[in-house]
Amino acid sequence: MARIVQPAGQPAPTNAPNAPDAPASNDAAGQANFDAIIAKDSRVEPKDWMPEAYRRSLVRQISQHAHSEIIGMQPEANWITRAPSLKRKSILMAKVQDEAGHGLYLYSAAETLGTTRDDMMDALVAGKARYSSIFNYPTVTWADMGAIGWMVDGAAICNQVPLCRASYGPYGRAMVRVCKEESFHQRQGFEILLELAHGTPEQKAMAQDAVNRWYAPSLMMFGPPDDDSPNSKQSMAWNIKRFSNDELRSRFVGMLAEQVKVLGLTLPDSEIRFNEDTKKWEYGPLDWEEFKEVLAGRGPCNAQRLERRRSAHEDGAWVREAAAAYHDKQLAKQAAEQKAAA
Ligand code: FAQ
Repeated sequence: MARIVQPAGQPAPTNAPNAPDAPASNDAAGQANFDAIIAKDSRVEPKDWMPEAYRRSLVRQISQHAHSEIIGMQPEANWITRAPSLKRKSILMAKVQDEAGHGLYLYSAAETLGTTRDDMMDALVAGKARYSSIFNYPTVTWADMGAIGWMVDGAAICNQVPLCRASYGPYGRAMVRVCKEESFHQRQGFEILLELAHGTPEQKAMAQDAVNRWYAPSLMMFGPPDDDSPNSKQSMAWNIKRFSNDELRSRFVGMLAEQVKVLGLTLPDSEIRFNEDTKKWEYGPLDWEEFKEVLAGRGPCNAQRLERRRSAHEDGAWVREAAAAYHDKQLAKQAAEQKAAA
């Protein structure tokens, strides 16, 4: 399949970290340049030298993020055929397609770091790659579409707006568009819940039940508590992450606590309060054992999500083969034209 890492016709820059012949003597100058970029809070671009650990950490985070968008299509796609009206169906289809687009921007950003999309996808279908814990929970009622939009896309926005300033240029730029689309997603989820909450008593109960079930998993999307987050410190020192997991989680709780009043619903946590001394939102304990179980592949839907992705990947093999054959044909055509012109 197409293995394009550099844009066609552009050789990999020799000082790029993925250039196989990058001379070791560049490292000292490259490191100094990299340190200066980070100190100035400027942007590292694919052509810049970067420490191997920085590159690896970005590939780790971006590939996890891309896979989340791709697997994240499944819980909502589950409701496309059952959406309650044509309008709801077309909105949901557009949203799910947006998530596919987000995955593709992110795979492209990771490719600029020298990792091919094929390699990332192979790791995902082999069950060796991470994706967000949140997508391993089932979507049992229509109200779950509202709760996902409001809470899951809401958490994604809280986490990703700061990533628009991530030090790695292609990642930060991809986040700008992703966040714009996520804002729309969040509003459509909120609007679904608002309508249900003002509907019949059964519809209101269904909305409340969905909020109850998605609340804790959406808080866990921000990652483990700060004292159990091995990557945060270095990631923040490199200006990839701007805020810690707990800091963002607390902001998110504050956002939910205000917006839930407009919905006329409640959050399933009696300990939520704004601490005037610390100026932070506090909340009750979360079940981090459940989080670990989900990350270990033992969540309610892990097996089903992975199996679905595997079969979709296999079913799509002919598309990849056709694209690769077309690509090879174009190269052969170009070569023949160049030969004829010489
Ligand atoms: N699920 O040391 P930290 C979306 C892993 S997109 C699974 O704190 P870090 C849009 C973490 O990878 C949702 N794994 O790690 C949408 C690490 O493992 P590793 C995805 C998790 O990187 C909406 C280990 O735990 N968003 O929702 C999770 O500093 C609706 C230790 O953790 C992003 O990926 C988790 N929740 O901070 C789509 C945003 N949390 O890699 C469809 C970008 C942690 O060492 C429908 N990512 N882990 O093996 C980030 O901001 C960060 O990677 C964090 C984790 C904050 C997720």
